[in-house]
Amino acid sequence: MEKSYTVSRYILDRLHQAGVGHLFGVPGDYVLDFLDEVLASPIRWVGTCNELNAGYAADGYARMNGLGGAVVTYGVGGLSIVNAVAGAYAEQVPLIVVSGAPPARRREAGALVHHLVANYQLQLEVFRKITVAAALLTDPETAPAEIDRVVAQCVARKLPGYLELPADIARAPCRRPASDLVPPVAATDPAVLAECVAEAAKRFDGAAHPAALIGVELARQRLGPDALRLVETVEIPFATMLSSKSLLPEFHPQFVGIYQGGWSRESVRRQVEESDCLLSLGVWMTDLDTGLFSVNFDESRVVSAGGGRVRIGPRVYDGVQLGDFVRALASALRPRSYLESHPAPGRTLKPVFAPRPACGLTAPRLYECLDGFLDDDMVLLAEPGDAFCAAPEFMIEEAENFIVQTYYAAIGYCTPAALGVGLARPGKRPVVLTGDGALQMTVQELSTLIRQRCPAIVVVINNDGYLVERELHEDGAYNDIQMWRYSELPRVFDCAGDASIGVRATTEEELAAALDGARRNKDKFHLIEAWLPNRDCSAGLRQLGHAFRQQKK
Ligand SMILES: Cc1ncc(C[n+]2csc(CCOP(=O)(O)OP(=O)(O)O)c2C)c(N)n1
Ligand SMILES: [Mg+2]
Repeated sequence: MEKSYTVSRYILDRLHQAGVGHLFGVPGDYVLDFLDEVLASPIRWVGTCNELNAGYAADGYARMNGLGGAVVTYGVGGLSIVNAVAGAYAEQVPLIVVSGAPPARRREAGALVHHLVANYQLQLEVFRKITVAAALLTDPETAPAEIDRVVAQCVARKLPGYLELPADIARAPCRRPASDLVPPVAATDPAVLAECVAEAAKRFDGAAHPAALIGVELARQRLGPDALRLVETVEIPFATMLSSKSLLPEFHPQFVGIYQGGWSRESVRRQVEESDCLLSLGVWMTDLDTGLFSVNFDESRVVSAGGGRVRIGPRVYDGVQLGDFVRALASALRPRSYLESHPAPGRTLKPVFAPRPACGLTAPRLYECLDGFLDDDMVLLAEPGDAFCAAPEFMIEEAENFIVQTYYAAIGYCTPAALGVGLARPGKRPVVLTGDGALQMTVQELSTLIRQRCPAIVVVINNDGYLVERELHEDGAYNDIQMWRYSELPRVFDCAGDASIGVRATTEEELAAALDGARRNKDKFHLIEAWLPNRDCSAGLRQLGHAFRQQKK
């Protein structure tokens, strides 16, 4: 075995082959040997202010790039990134965490070393519960197979993976990969596929108003182009959900809008719920995607596919992968158009925002202005809070231009995730729409965005605290937070003062000017504080608050 080829190199070669070009994280003594090998590799090291943010950055990176990675030290680092990995597990985002660990000889002796919690199994056990595959690399002989197992599962199943690397194994010699890693592909039973496609096509052909509901699993499996081909073959109206927003283009003539159960616009709700053959593709029926479960379908009219099975009325067909079903159905259906009898009322143009002179900012006007501002080279990240409630109304044309955690819904996700987005796609500009409360969670990563010269635009909705919580329940002092001068944050984080701009917008004119400045100044990071201390909010948040309160009655 070559002395110079090590377990660390093996990990890095596999990550690089799988498309990882950047690793996010924080050093610590147990992981320094590994980090030396990172610096010597083609993968770029991106230090973050803390490990939670490294995890969110890796998640944003993975959503754009197919796989992300983070590096942490044991205990203090490993347990700090857990929330981000749990979010990636819930939302089905593939990222790999490499955690340094105490040397194997200390582990064997059960020594009381720094960063240990109770015992040497604890961290591994935590990660086993929130990853698709986890490995403890104590043996350089078996390490290659273990690393391959974790990376392959992570890529194939689109879920996080975990590698625990004891400090004395990082530099241990190991064999090089013999060949490229080929992740396993979940197989579809061809006979079952043929049967369910025939049944779906029969129902479809007999329907007068077929429609499609485009779900988040299509996004995670990168099946947008296949889904588009299917809906275009038969020209049916289609709706997306908040979690799958923009997977299919929103200026498409067949696009009807975002379906959110009873919270949907009436025209969208009717197209979906009154369809006599609804193709529900990769939909996760989560509370925040379904208007708190206010969906009203006649299940007997739904053909639903996802999670490795197809369901048509009462019949379930197991062992059918979503992509195989979508492609086979597109080939089986006769090209035709259902649009004439059911025209889709899509919007065709972005609104042109004309600021009214000396007019104080309101929430609806903020969102109108932003909607008009976004273009195809920008990726919008919308944070839980009013941003999340306003997001369905934005028109976004390209599949990868919208990121949201509709299911796990952690506040503080978007700012660090923008770092991952910016590094994965230098040609795209991240636009973060975040709340004052959310920003306070992970504000340090503004520093890394500036340090990495990422020209992100962070719009902070300063509405004086946790507005969404105020709407969901009787207000309480727990929803108050310290008022910051948000627009001055770039001055704090940018010592040289040449890479960033901070602005507070209190009027429509100031907002329009701030966004215009950000558009023209393409190379700089911008923070725009949208001043809404009177707690104004979107119609979407009012609706959410109302529904929550009704539900409790
Ligand atoms: C990590 C995390 N902690 C707590 C919550 C609960 N939570 C949801 S929204 C919210 C308040 C958000 O406030 P802000 O970011 O200011 O947005 P606003 O509602 O004011 O628009 C909180 C605390 C959460 N979703 N995630
Ligand atoms: Mg707020």
